[in-house]
Amino acid sequence: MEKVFGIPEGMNDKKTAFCPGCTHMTAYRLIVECLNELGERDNAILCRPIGCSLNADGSFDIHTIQSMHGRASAVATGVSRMNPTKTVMSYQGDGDAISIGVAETLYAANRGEKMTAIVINNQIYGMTGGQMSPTTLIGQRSTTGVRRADDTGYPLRFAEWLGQLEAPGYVARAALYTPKDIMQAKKFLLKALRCQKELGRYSYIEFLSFCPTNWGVQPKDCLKYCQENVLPVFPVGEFKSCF
Ligand SMILES: Cc1ncc(C[n+]2csc(CCOP(=O)(O)OP(=O)(O)O)c2C)c(N)n1
Ligand code: SF4
Ligand SMILES: [Mg+2]
Repeated sequence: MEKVFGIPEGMNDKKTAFCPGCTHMTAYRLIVECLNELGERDNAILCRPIGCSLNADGSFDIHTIQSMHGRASAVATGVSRMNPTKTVMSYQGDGDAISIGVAETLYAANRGEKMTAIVINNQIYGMTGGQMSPTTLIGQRSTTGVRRADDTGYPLRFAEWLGQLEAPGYVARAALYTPKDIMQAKKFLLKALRCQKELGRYSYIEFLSFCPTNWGVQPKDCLKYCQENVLPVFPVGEFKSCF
């Protein structure tokens, strides 16, 4: 019998520490699949800070380097400059990339570092228990309060912002929601990685992700919740493309 679906080369079925319904692992799978297709998995380095991304440890086979919270784009800058032939990625949460590390993420983009920033936007500080992040929605509950525009401002549309800069070659947002969304996310990620590798440019890709645990939404209800609340604020699409 022909096998049509399975665990991609470079991943295993080891149990991870992710909560049920979390979509971080979907992002990892897409990264592994894209690197496999590009023949770059052995030549890739993934820079990760602190966040729920670490729950995938041991389940994928890519070289990684650990940074402090917020500093993954800065570490990726150094790794990329010292290893210009490598495929260098950062894998950051929204809190990491757009709050504590916003300067590092923004200036790596503005300098046009040869790297791909992959940002998991789940609208919350997941790992530390659901504090408000820069992408928390208006009216959304967090453990540090309910988001109100006149108090904590509006959710930051960082992809749209980076899309205005001169240096980046590719900027996009995709959703890790339905199979159709995930296929689009993979298409965008392939372009982001090719833009970096083939043209030596900076790429930024944001993945809209579920955090049922901290949203207080059952995994089975997350899709409807996101279609009604997240996608109107964070539209998917390409904001800049060198292809
Ligand atoms: C310098 C520093 N500040 C704060 C923390 C605590 N901290 C660890 S993970 C985290 C939040 C991560 O949220 P996000 O980046 O959105 O990733 P997620 O867990 O949601 O995927 C925080 C505040 C830390 N470890 N180091
Ligand atoms: S806290 Fe949220 S982001 Fe972290 S593993 Fe659980 S569902 Fe995923
Ligand atoms: Mg987050």
